[in-house]
Amino acid sequence: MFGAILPVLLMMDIVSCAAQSRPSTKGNSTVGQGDWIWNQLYCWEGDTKPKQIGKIQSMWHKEGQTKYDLRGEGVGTIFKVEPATGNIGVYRELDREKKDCYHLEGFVIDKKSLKQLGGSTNFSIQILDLNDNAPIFNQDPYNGTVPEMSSKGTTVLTVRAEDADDPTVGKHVNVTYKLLNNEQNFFIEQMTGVIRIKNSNLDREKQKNYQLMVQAKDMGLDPGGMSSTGTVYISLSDINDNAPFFPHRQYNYSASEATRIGAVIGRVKAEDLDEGENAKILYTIVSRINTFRIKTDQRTQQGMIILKEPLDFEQQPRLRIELEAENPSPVKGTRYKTKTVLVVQVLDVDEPPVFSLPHYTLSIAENLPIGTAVGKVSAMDPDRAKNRVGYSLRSGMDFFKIGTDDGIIYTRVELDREAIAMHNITAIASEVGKSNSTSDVLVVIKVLDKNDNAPTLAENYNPHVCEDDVAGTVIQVISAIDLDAMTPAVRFYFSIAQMDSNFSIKDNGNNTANLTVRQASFNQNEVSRLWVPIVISDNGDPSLSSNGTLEINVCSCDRERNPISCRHSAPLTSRVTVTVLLIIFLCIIVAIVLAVLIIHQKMQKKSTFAGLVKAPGEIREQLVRYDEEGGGEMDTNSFDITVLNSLRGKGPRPAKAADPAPVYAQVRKPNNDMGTVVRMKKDEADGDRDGLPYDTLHIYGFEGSDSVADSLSSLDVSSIDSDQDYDFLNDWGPRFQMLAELYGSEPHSDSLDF
Ligand SMILES: *[C@@H]1O[C@H](CO)[C@@H](O)[C@H](O)[C@H]1NC(C)=O
Ligand SMILES: *[C@@H]1O[C@H](CO)[C@@H](O)[C@H](O)[C@H]1NC(C)=O
Ligand SMILES: *[C@@H]1O[C@H](CO)[C@@H](O)[C@H](O)[C@H]1NC(C)=O
Ligand SMILES: *[C@@H]1O[C@H](CO)[C@@H](O)[C@H](O)[C@H]1NC(C)=O
Ligand SMILES: [Ca+2]
Ligand SMILES: [Ca+2]
Repeated sequence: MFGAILPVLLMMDIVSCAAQSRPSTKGNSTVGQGDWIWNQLYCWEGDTKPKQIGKIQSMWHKEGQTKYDLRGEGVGTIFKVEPATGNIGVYRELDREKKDCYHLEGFVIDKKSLKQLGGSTNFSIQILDLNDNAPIFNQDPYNGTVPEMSSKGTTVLTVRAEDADDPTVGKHVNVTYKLLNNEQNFFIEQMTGVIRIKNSNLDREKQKNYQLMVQAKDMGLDPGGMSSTGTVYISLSDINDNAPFFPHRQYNYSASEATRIGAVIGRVKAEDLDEGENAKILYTIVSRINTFRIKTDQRTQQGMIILKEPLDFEQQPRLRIELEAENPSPVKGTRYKTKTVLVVQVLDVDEPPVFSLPHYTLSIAENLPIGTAVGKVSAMDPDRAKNRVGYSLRSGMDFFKIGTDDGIIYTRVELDREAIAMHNITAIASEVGKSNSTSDVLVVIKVLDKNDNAPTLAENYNPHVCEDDVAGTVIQVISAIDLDAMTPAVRFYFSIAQMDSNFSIKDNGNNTANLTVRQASFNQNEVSRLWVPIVISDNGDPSLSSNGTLEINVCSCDRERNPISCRHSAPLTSRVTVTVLLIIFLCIIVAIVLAVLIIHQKMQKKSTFAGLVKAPGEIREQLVRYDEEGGGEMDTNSFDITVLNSLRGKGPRPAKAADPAPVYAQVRKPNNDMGTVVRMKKDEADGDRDGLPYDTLHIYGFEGSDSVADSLSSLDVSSIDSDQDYDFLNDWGPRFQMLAELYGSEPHSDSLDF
């Protein structure tokens, strides 16, 4: 019974699972463990039918009284034992790739007591491999890249498939590879899975991507076995194997001559079948024309033709340029350049006239007669039409005019260098009949100097001579100025225009001169001041000269020649002061005379109130002198109303207490109604029969300027009773009503009775 199985066991060499079990079982197909005997147990995977695989036997087994039983993995489902015989059967399909070894325990049970008899035994069941797994690719799909034009045999990539079967059994995992397509360009090494190039002329520009089907099969080179397939994508990478080329022999562009420098007038594109870096293009202008430059647009690889110098239709209406394109990284080591031609048609635009110079500098001497030609500007129409050009001025028209046709600039006034030495004017040239086609130019006109100014003393010298100055003493260094251009060549000469002067003049040679004492011994009590006439002349052509006078005070001096006393040391500084003093003096005299006159009048009037006449000593006067009158009618502050009161003695005088008190009239400042105040004061004065008339005399040196009326000053009037006619005051309106009443010859004019 055992013998039939043994050879199979040995042949199959099933030790792996057994090796993992007890060492005592090693190397023996039929093993015993104490009182047990069993042979190596194995079973094939993938068996679907129940099958007896072996038997266990124990010394403790007694026919009919005991039974075998199992414990362990899969007992009862996969593995079962016949209780009477110890035969072990497999009842389920097994998969070695899931579990290749089962460990079980067998024992014997007494049927009656159901107790285990003796020891148990451990044994294992080995699952034997069937080639039931195909090799599986590690990756699917595979992606590979290889440069185009690679040589035959170049490795693209390696594929690899794994087989799950038992590598120790037969060729279950011996994988071989092959390409399934009828592939012309690639091949695969069947044992290693390395994919290599078969066709060395692979061109990316023709076909870039390839797809291969690859098969992996086990059982080595034997026929049969299990297989699977995978996909391999291969793409070719670019090498620079194509030179750029221009699709056209000639490119035509047009550009206006007004095109700005730096503007792109067109684009040109050389094609390159390569891609990326290998398709980059460098453009060069071959022609020796400097009008354009070309630059590669890095995004599109187009050549941008950029204007470098202004276009001129009149000079060059058509430009022909040869252009080259190349790859900056050369093709297979040799530079390959391709050429094309650009033709640029320049379009005419109507340009304004162009002056012959960017600006003009002209010069003309001063003092020349009106209408002298200064110079000429000229401009031309640059267009083919060559329109006539007319000239005009935009600035400087006060001084110059320009010939409309010839551009000659003439003076309009006699120029004075000392007033304006340089005129910057703008001349305009315009095409006749076209107001919008103009251009302008700066014309600088320098006015050249003529000697038309005589030198004068540089300052108002105030020299003095000392009484004890000896002959030769320098009393003043004088210099001169001249409004004409002061060039280094200008010289001034000084001389004294008097034959027997007490002084002499010495030229210092640097446009200054020393005034020195020639004849000493001065005495300020005899002569307190001396005048020295000086003549100053320049070296112009013709020479001009002027006369000046130096006023020299005679002084007594200290040792350093500082004046101690001079008779004329404090001269009146201005004539105005003298005049003012004179006026004031006159005014005072007039005032006194007037005062005397008024007092006289009053005394005459008082004589009618004989008993009331007071001693002349009681008549007090207020004499107020003003250098300046107030603001005329505008100014009520300085206006003493009592003067008016004294002039208006009309109406009944109400009796008043015998108190002659207020010696001085009160000066009230009327705040609102002048008439009211005047009337009040009048009544007050009228009522005071005891009171003496008190006068205030105002003397005005200067009358206010606000009045439109002539002077109302009483100073101009010799007497209050003057028969002068003041009726015109009535015509001046209500503001002057009061004055009109006071002075006019109206019905009230009889009020002027004293
Ligand atoms: C391989 O290439 C295919 C298509 O070309 C792509 O879909 C896939 O993602 C790539 N796989 C890898 C690993 O690059
Ligand atoms: C006139 O123009 C000249 C040259 O451009 C310049 O130097 C000068 O300052 C200008 N004078 C005036 C007054 O604008
Ligand atoms: C003029 O006077 C100065 C001093 O005031 C003196 O230095 C100079 O030598 C004098 N020049 C002549 C020519 O005498
Ligand atoms: C010169 O000075 C004297 C006094 O010293 C004087 O009398 C005389 O008039 C002066 N001469 C002149 C020309 O001023
Ligand atoms: Ca290429
Ligand atoms: Ca290329």
